[in-house]
Amino acid sequence: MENIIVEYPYMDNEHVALVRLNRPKVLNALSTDLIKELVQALFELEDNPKVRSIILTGNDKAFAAGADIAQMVEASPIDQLNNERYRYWQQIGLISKPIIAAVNGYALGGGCELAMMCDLIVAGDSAKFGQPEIKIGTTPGAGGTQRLTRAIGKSKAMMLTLTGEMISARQADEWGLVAKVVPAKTLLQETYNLANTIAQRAPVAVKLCKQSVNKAYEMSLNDSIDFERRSYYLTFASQDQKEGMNAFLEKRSPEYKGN
Ligand code: DAK
Repeated sequence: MENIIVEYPYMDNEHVALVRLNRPKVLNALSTDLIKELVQALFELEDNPKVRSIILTGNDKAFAAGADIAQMVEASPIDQLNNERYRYWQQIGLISKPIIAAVNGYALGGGCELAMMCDLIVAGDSAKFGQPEIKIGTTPGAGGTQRLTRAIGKSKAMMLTLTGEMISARQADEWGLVAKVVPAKTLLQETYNLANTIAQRAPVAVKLCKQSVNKAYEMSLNDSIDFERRSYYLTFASQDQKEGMNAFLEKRSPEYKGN
């Protein structure tokens, strides 16, 4: 792949994979090819039974500065409608394993939207988030107005999307957009620690838990609580639930197999 690097940097731990966006010359602008490769990489990790959690990152300067403006500038609405990039984009939401965005530098426009499509965001203290589309005459188109509003509330989402201005990692933390802020230099290590903790939990329960939290944004409270309860019942069909509870009673560490 040209625009994506898939790594297993934690040699002793194949449960955690790292996907790196790799178009540094253009601040990881999300070209059609990059999105296509990203989706392909994510589905390979989804199908790899060893992998239990995924880190998505960029480089020190940028997570991603948005969709590739050079590819969009002359597009017609029908070009946009037919653009395969958007079909691929949607598929990121089908990944059942947890994806953690590790963000240093810019996460703007589609870059911010991509980070928000991940299950949680860990920000280096150099990170900057924003939806600057308004400054180039358009609006967010991949969930920015919706996910941002759910994450930080209407007034703050309005301020960011209507001004196009960026916020710092600290601000994003205070507003609830990110799970935590860490020193930029230790971003990958800290994110790995988190990804590894999740990878040690029972994989079936992790998938069901991810689905349940996401339902909070998609269903009425009654329906999502019903969904949660059914997910909880379903964990009792797994060997890992028996293992987890027996390990607790026997005062030992559980060994989860993902079944
Ligand atoms: N696209 C293409 N090239 C970009 C880019 C981008 N988004 N961002 C930066 N670059 C390129 C610059 O053109 C420059 O290239 P050269 O001139 O060196 O050839 C290089 O990266 C370095 O950038 P700068 O020279 O500008 O670096 P600075 O440090 O001065 O500024 C910056 C950094 C991040 C503030 C600035 O580059 C900037 O404002 N970038 C644009 C940010 C932006 O407007 N992003 C929103 C794009 S619109 C959808 C899915 C996704 C989307 C929509 C729909 N569907 C699923 C329907 C997403 C839309 C967008 O993201």
